[in-house]
Amino acid sequence: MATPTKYSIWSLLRNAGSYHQNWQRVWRQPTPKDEYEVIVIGGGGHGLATAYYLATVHGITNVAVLEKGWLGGGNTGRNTTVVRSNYLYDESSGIYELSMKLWEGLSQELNYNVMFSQRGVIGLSHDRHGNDEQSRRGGAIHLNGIDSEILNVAQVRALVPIINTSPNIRYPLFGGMLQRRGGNARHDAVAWGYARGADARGVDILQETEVIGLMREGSRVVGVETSRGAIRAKRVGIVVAGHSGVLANMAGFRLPLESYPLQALVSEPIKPVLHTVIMSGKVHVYLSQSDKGELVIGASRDAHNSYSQRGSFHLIEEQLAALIELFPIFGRLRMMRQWGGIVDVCPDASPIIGKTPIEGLFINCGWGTGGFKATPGSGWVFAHTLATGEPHSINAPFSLKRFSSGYLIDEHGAAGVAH
Ligand code: FAD
Ligand code: PYC
Repeated sequence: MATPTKYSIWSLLRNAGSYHQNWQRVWRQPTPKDEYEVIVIGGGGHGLATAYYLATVHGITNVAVLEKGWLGGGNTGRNTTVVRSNYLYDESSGIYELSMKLWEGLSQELNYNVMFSQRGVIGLSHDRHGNDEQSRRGGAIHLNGIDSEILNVAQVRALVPIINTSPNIRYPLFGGMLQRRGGNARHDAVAWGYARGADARGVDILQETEVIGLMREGSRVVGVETSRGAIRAKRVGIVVAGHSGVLANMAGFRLPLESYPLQALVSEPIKPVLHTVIMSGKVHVYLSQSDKGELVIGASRDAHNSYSQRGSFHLIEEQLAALIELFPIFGRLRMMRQWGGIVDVCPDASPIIGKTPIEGLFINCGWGTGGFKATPGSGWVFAHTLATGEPHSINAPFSLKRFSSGYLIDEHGAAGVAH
């Protein structure tokens, strides 16, 4: 192990004693301008990534990100950080694999450690039917050039020695589907890294600035009303996850999605025992172990619509029962914290990224329980859409129009545990 240097001990003491007073701001706190070329509503990962790629890929820096609370205070800072690109349909492979490729270079791109850890994601199967379904899915994923391996029980056990392989449990283990390039990332670092990169290129990040109305002239959006006054813009992008329906309502149209609470919880920290992400849609639980040693655990969303950032108790009870069945070793582990976020779910469990019925107004929403993994790719294609006024070929299939054309992209199976 490396010995701490004199410099790092001194630096640690100096910073600990300074109460952060002399720390440099990571992004500015600018005063809002009267007008921007582009306004992005929502300072989660997707909104910040959009602003970053507008500046870096399209050279558009006269941009403001408006966030009603603090950066990453929505689902970006509340999710369980599972990253993978093993979706069924070609359209989904396009967007999720673009994201995966961006994840693979993101810390270098942002010069900010987003702690992307490709520790592998295993979706378990518990019967012959589940295994057959995974084999077909794995084949389709392969055809799109994305890694996917079908595992038998012995192969799962080799990767996860603590898993219960007894044939006498309610849903005995049958096998699994592994994406080795999947894993986890540090969620709030993603927001901070994109924010710092965008700010450095001139983007104004305006926290505590709530959008309360949209300004229109005829059929065109010309700006937004905010809690800090009106701000004009040539183009506006809505990226507010669980509040997408609220913003669409302000603009005068309806979205085919519903908002639900989705919760997660973490255990007390323990020594490293779990080196991959495990998901089971059958017994309904998923988990990973964070770098701090806590188990990060989740399961289904609530069945009712709500804007409350909490989840129902019975779901906690059910997911912990499933956890103990799969991992009896965790039977005496204490749970430390629980929280919820509001997820925006479309009928086909795929996002909407593109134009709205209002000219100059674009929307990126409907990521439901699975949008963290898509943060870089979603930002990249939405920046293209805002910069050019037209969708990129990767997000063109995810238009609002698919709900009238019938060209749905049903990814409920890939959304898995949480949907
Ligand atoms: P957010 O981070 O929610 O950002 C939207 C922002 O808009 C918020 O900060 C909000 O304050 C702001 N806003 C809202 N209204 C206004 C307004 N009027 N004016 C200004 N700002 C406004 N996905 C995965 O891929 N893997 C996972 O493991 C995973 N686990 C999850 C676990 C939980 C418990 C939850 C809740 C979600 C999970 N997700 C997961 C889903 C993922 O978190 C989301 O899809 C993703 O973070 C959405 O990012 P975003 O930037 O669009 O939204
Ligand atoms: O989309 O992989 C996912 C996921 C895991 C937990 C919540 N969503």
